[in-house]
Formats: sequence, C-alpha cells, structure tokens
Amino acid sequence: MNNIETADLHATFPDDFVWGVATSAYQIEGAADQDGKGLSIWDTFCRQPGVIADNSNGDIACDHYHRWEEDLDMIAGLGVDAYRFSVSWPRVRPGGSGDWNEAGLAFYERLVDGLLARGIKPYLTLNHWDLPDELQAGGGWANRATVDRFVEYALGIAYRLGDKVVSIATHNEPWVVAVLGHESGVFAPGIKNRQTAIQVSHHLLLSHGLALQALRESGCKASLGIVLNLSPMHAASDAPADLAKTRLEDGRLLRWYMDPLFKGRYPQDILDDLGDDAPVVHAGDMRAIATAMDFLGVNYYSRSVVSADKPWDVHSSGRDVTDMGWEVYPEGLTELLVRLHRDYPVPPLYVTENGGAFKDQLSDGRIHDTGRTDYIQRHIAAMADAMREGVRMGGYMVWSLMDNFEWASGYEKRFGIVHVDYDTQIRTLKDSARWYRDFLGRQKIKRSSGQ
Ligand code: IFM
Repeated sequence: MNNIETADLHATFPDDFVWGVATSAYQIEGAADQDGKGLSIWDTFCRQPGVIADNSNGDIACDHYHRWEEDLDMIAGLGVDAYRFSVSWPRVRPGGSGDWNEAGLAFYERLVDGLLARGIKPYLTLNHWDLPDELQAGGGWANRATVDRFVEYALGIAYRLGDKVVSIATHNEPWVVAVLGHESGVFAPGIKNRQTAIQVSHHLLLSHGLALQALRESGCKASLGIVLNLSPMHAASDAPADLAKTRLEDGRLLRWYMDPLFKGRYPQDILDDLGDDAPVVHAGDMRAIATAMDFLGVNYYSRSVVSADKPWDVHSSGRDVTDMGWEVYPEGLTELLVRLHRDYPVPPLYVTENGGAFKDQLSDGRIHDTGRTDYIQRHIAAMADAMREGVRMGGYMVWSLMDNFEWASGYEKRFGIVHVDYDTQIRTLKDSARWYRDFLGRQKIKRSSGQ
C-alpha cells in the first residue's frame, strides 16, 4: 500500500463519491472540418502565426472523433465512475445559430450511449472555450446576443442528451475565456481589452444563469452547475502593498465569480478598481446569475504568490514546479475547498480538474511518471483533508485522461495519465494511470465490503 493510501484515506470517501477522468472537445477530438462541423474560434486562432508554441492546432489532436470506441474501452479499463467531456458547439450547431448538424449530435449521442453501456456516468460540459467562429464575427461573448444563442444551445443539447447525462456544466473556467481570451489575448479569440474582458465575464455568468433556468423549466433532470478555475492567493510578504495586491487578485479570480453566483452581486472593491471598465448590467441579471446550482466544479492546479511589483501569474518560487512552471502545492486545495465551504452557501463541490504536466519518457513501453503520480496522490489526500474538515465533496476527476492539445502550449505539454503518440495515435497507460486504476480498484473493494 502506498504511504498516502491508508485505510483512513479510503474510509473518507463515501460509496457514492464519483471518481473520473476529464477531457475537452477541442483538445482531443480532431476532425476539425468533418461531417459538417463549423469553425470554432480556436480553429481560427491557431492559424495565426506565433500564437501556439509549436505552431500546432487541434485539426487532428488525439483523433478521438474517430477513435472514441477504443477510448471508451480504455476509460472503462481504468475503473472510473465518470467521464467528463465537452461538446463542441460548432460541431452540433456550426454557425452558433440556425441549423443544427445531425452528424455532430449523433456523435455525442453515440459517445454518451457508449459510456452508459460501459457503466460510466457522462459528465457533460457545454462550453470548454470553442465558440463558433460565426458568433465571434458578431462580437462573440462581448455581444449580449451570444447569451441567447448559448441558452438555445444548452436547450438543444438537453433535448437530445439531457435524460442520459448525469451532469451538465455550463462553462469551463469563465475566467480563462474572459481574461486570457480578451484581456491578455494569449488565448482565442486573442483580444486585448480589459473592458471587453469584463463584459465578457458578465455575459458568461449571465448565460450560465439563464441556461440553468431554461434547462430546469424544460424538465432536464441532469445535475446542473458551472466549473471555475480557482487557487489560493498568498502574499509574497506582509508588506501592505503585497497584501493589497493579493486581495485584489483574489477578488479578480475568485470573488468576481463566486460572489455573483452565490451572493448575487459583484464584489464592490473590484467594481471600484474597475471604474469605467465595470460591466454593463441589466435589471434582473444578477438574480439570474445567482440561480441555485446542484454542484460547483473546481479546477485546481496550484496556488499563486502575489507581489505588488510583479505582474500576477500562477508561478511562484521555492518549491517543485510542474512542466507548466506551476508550483506543486497540494495543501492549497484543502485551503481552497475549506474556504469555499466557509464563505459561500455552496452545493456539493467536485474537483473537476486536477493533474500535472510533466516531461514523460517512454522506455520499453512504460512511462514511469512518478512526478504526476505523486502529484495526484497528494492532491487526493489534500481533498480528503478538506472533507474531514466538513467540506461536502461529490467527486474528483483527473486532468487529463490522455495527453492532448494544451492550448497556447500546443502538444509540448503533456497532462495525460495516458500517453499519446501523435504519429501513430497509440495510447499507452502511464504509471499514474495504473496507480489510479489500482487505487479505484481498492476503493471498490472497500465499497463492496461495506467498510
Ligand atoms: O488543459 C487545460 C484545460 O482545458 C482547462 N483547465 C486547465 C487545463 C491545463 O492547463
């Protein structure tokens, strides 16, 4: 038994705790222009020279669109309870409005039926960043009309899959769409304007709330929520300037999303800081955003150390870092989950993404990714610590099932617990996948023994 894997750890997780693996459409599917799929903003963005580290794109990625059955068998072989995936909006409704694409809908229906046939719970995300390019031409998320298009999209997916999937998350990491996509512009659609970014964040939140209301009114039985990327912000020192900057960054990342979702208002200190860049909010918007959720997804990778004199990012110094340069800081997950539980009236929390990019080496058909295995083990233990402090957790999903297109980093960064050879598309379980499979096996024995 591994040193972190004590009977106490296994006993912490209730029998209905959901263990899973996660991916997203653009990062794995490929088939970028097949069977009637429309262009997404990522298809277009990747065509710009210099924006992706290795000048790659998601045209082929893991070719999951064609290899989905093999991939589902692989997922089933891991013994997980759930698979978190996203739907590509332009695959099912190419222009974002107008005609639906039956071939795209049928693909996701096959995928979901294939999961159910293998006893795996489908956890669906509607927006993992690949907005139809045609909607971007009309202003994208900066245009309030996109909110209405998103609600239609949510209803269309629920009409087709809502009685089969266990869970629907509206958005994955709205902060990333707003800030990286519209303020720093390092992600699609590559806009660099703070005011636009703030308006985008408001429209994302509004579309989440209105979609939830519409889905509930339609009778959709799936569990409904949103997925946020969150991390604790720690001041680099006790200097008042560092502390003030830390509070500001925490407000931008965490309170800007958690306050409207759970308190129905934006944090006043951040509105004050934004000044004229504050979003245009219509009557009724905040009430819609605060529509009750069935779950909150939390994507956790690292903490941030904040200094007044440096631009904020997720890097810090002193401890081990992953291949992304992100500090390995499992105790930050405990701190974050406990804080969410303490400060907000949250529904059950799910760690919907957690994992690490590490440099892998394939030798004799094996990948001994001890760094990644250690990372996952320590974060599961950190989540268990939060549960012992009273946090209601519903599940944990490893990011990611397999190596894939890591956005602006292209294929240079590998997050998978399964290795993908992009020349042959051969998948190979890394040691982390083997450990996770064995860990879940022991968890199942515990379940069936009734301990
Ligand atoms: O690969 C991404 C994922 O799409 C969203 N969350 C963070 C992951 C690692 O950067």
